[in-house]
Amino acid sequence: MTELKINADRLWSSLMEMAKIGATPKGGVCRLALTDLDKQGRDLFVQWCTEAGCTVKVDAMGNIFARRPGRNNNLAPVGTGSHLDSQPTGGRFDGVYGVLAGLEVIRTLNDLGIETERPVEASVWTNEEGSRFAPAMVASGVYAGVFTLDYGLSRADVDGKTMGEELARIGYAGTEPVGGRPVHAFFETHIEQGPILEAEGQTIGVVTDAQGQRWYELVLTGQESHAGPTPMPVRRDALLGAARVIQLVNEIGLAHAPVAVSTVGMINSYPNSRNVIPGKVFLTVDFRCPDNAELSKMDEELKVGVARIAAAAKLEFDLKQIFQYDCVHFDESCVQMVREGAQALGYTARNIVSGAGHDACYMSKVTPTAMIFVPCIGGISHNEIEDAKPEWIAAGGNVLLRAMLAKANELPEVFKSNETVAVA
Ligand code: HGY
Ligand code: MN
Ligand code: MN
Repeated sequence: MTELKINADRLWSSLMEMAKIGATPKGGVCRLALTDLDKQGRDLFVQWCTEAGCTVKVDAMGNIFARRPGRNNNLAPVGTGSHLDSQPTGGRFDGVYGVLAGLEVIRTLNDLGIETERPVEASVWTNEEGSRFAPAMVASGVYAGVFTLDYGLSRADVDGKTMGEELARIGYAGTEPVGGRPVHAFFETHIEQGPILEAEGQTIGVVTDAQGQRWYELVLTGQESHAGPTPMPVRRDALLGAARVIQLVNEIGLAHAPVAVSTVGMINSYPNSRNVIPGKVFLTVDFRCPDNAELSKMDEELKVGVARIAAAAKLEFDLKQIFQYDCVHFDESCVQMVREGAQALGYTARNIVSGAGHDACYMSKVTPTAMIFVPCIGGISHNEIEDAKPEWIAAGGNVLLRAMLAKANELPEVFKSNETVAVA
């Protein structure tokens, strides 16, 4: 049988082609969700899928589904995909790899003339990063029924532009319903975005779980006043309070080591003038842990700590949790397919828990789902220097091809008795 492998050069050159859209001087990309650059990336993906003979549909959250027909198109498809939106200082592989690996599977099935029982779908999920619009993975969250469509479309960026307005502006406010249709299985291929696989010399990460997350927004309010005449004891300095909260967040992460992590990623100080005592500060908190109970303890420690710090600095505070999902355990049969594919292809592999969130985390709520990780250089991601070796990129694509083919040829039990029934 012709070797069941993707065309590694074609996948790599497609990645490099897509990386030209929003390319940044340090070799990364800035393709924020629903910007004109995101549109350009989406348009290129749609063009490539159309050229590969797919029918392309877009749902009301802008999620794109490129479908390659199977022998029986009444059967639920096997899906794969990830995201094209990036961080402001993003890399060429985060998300894009999973999108284009899915396209490469379709292109390879075409090359090999393979007809699958079920349709195969390559997908793009809107605003996975949660950078321009918070929270992350909001469109796959709507698809999985975690968020309402209204909630998703009303997410606004710092300029007050909503996802609904921006989807319409770039021409990706689709007409398809978001979710609510059967999917037989879903796989997402992604770089690890951490150091483990490379450090251990492993080619494939068999992703068994993903850690849970909690995102918060905090506003500390004190009083602007003159940096000169205002005596220290009477100041209500919001940025001083923020500095102590940043220290608290770090201490909470360390206190639940080695599994937990904590980050303050965004801070805005108002009025941000060098000789005015800051009267208001906005900051974000990102907690993650592969143990739900630990995450709850971290939540409690944050609330108690912020109240203590605000009182001591004579500040008001408004602490809101804006995003939360529990640890995800991926489908064991799909995970086993990833493991067996790596084995059959002779790749080194190890089980791994995803430190990052992915659309697969939400897809796992509606269909058997698994992820395939490959290393990235130095474990660096969400950084313009993000990089990966072509052989790693190829390996993940080959494991994906096998897993998807196996799932796409799984027939419903009833079919095995040669009865033909229309199956959604
Ligand atoms: O935050 C994350 O884990 C992902 O990059 N959205
Ligand atoms: Mn990603
Ligand atoms: Mn990311």
